Amino acid sequence: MKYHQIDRDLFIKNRSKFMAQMKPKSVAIFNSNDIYPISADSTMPFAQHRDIFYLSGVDQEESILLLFPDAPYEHQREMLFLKETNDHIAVWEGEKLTKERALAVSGIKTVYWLQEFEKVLFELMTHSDTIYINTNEHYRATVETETREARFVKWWKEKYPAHTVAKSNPILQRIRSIKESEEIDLIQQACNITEKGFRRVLSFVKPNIMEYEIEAEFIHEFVRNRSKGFAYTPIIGSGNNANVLHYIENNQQCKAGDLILIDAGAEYANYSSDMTRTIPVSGKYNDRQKAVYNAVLRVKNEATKMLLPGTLWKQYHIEVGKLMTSELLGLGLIDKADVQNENPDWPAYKKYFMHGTSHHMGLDTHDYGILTEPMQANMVFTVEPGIYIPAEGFGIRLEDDVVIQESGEPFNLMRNIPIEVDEIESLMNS
Ligand SMILES: [Mn+2]
Repeated sequence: MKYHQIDRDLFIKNRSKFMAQMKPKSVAIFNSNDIYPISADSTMPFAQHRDIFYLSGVDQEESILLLFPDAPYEHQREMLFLKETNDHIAVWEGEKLTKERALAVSGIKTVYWLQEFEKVLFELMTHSDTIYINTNEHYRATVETETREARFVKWWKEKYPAHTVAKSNPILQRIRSIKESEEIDLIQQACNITEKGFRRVLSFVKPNIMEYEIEAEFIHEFVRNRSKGFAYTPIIGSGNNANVLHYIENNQQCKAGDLILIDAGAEYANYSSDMTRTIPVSGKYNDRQKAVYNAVLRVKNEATKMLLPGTLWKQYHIEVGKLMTSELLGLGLIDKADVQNENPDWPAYKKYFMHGTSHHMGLDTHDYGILTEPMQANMVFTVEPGIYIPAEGFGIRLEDDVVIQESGEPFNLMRNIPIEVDEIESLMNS
């Protein structure tokens, strides 16, 4: 791990929040992710399942966390099962958590090697009635592979058919969406690394560079600041590529006079940041580009003010739609008739702004959070309006990450990342 060790008090708090929601005589089990194969003996880099990480800080494969708040003995309330290591194994496989390190990282005293899991579980099952299993209920999830968690659930249901099943996911969706101060600090660190990358890019961009050269500048800056890399696949789209919402090829040349839409963020300690900026290849926006840019910026700033405790996600999007409609009228992109005749299910503004404005952000870039429930303090959201105009050869999106406050405007974690036209132009020309 490149990141500094996280204070284990965070994971202790997270577990106690989860356990407070569990039914009497119940056990909850969380599995790590697999290391996914490519072919031959090559694998994808390991990425930990965010739930076991959130609850334990354990950041390695073949790990199981078990919680049993009503266990007959204290040492059975929280347990970890880890891949066995010793000095000899460490020579071949690299450093893995010892039982002592696992305690230091997680605050969990009872640590077994993985091969003891079935035996220990059997005893605990005789004392419990319900098991919480962890299914993926994220609103944007599409999972085609069988995860380690899914394999476990299959095995467990076969083995213990008389137990009642309960769902971990709704509990996690709620507790993970409200961030502890340690988490906000980690997300801030991820945003700060993104800022360094963006400033490096501002002094690097000039006509005729390739989009992937910009990607390379980011990754250089990210890794040298203890990030594993991008929190998500970056979008670096010049000219009309900005109008392909999920453009990730990043293989075209940036032409003088065009804009480049950059949607890129560093991860730090498994926490994401999610930033979008749109900059001019030649270091200067033309009048039309500037007018559209400032319209997007106004929508972003006004939308941000609506992220308050009690706001409903759906209502918020309706209000942002009204702001965007008025900006598009001002830019002459739509007219009054378009608005009067609009389909309420697909309002006129959607022609130029067809995606959502905000999503939860945290351990996952599109983080957990139940969107039908009112917003609460210490939730972290992105704010990312855009205007996409293929007919004019450019698209603009601006995106910051903000924390909802108990009262007043949200706190902008990207407040130091240049966004005003003048500041971007002056940094690109200095
Ligand atoms: Mn985003």
